[in-house]
Amino acid sequence: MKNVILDCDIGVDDASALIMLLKNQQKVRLSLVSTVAGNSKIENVCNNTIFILRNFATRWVSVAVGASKPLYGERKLDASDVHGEGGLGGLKVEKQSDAKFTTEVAEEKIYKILSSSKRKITLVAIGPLTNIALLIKKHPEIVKKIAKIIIMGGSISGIGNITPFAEYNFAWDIDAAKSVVESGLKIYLSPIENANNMPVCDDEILASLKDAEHAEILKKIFLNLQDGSVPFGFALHDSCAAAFLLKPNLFKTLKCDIKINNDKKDKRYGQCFCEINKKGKNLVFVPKNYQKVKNFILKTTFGG
Ligand SMILES: [Ca+2]
Repeated sequence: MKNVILDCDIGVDDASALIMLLKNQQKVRLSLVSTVAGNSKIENVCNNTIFILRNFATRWVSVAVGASKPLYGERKLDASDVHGEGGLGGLKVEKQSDAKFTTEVAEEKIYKILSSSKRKITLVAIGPLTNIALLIKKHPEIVKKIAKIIIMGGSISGIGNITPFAEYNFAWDIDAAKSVVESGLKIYLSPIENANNMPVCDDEILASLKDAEHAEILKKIFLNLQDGSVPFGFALHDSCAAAFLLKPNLFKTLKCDIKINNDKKDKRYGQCFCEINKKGKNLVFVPKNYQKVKNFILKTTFGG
């Protein structure tokens, strides 16, 4: 049983990742879902998280409210053109008025869980890294209780989806990304290329939905999406991080050094890329076979 904390900014592909973990609660002990603004504002992210848990969790998971803006400055980036006004595609999620959250802010709740756990815990971070950066800044000694951190962000080649160079999650809070990458944590990176190379289209989702208990909800979230960074279909970036957690054998891992450009004057500001290097301190993972990973994501997210 893997002990896991999921940090997310739900978000369509975050919803897929969370559903994938919730459908594997016999394999993954999800201790907490912490929220961070990113794909949508923090109020929507929290609302969406509670909604997904209410519909898909067989065992309740605590939810902590995290950062509403980057470490420095205000929230500038918004992804409602890709993820919909509320963050879950075409689904209008009613306000979860009786939603319960933990009393601590995300980084303190994560700290509490890590420090009281006898076993090391894996973090899966699929939004901007603001909460994780705050955790490390306030409690640097806690790094030793983290088995590894699986991150969706950056790229192998230096391409972006919010600028030609910058990937959305890292660009949203580049200072947080830099501090996490340089923290000494064991990082497993899922780069933008993973999902870009296997976009899912509506026909594939519909074919996978046949027996799904929550087909109507899933159709509203996942159909008719277009993110502009792939020629057709939709890139489920965060689902790749969940797939790696659940089935690491589907991927190969390469040692690398992660390079981050936080020079505001540079046109490549926000760029994060992997320098593949046998002596590299971090790891980037890519599918051994893209179709197999895509099939696993489709089956786990949409299958009955
Ligand atoms: Ca996300």
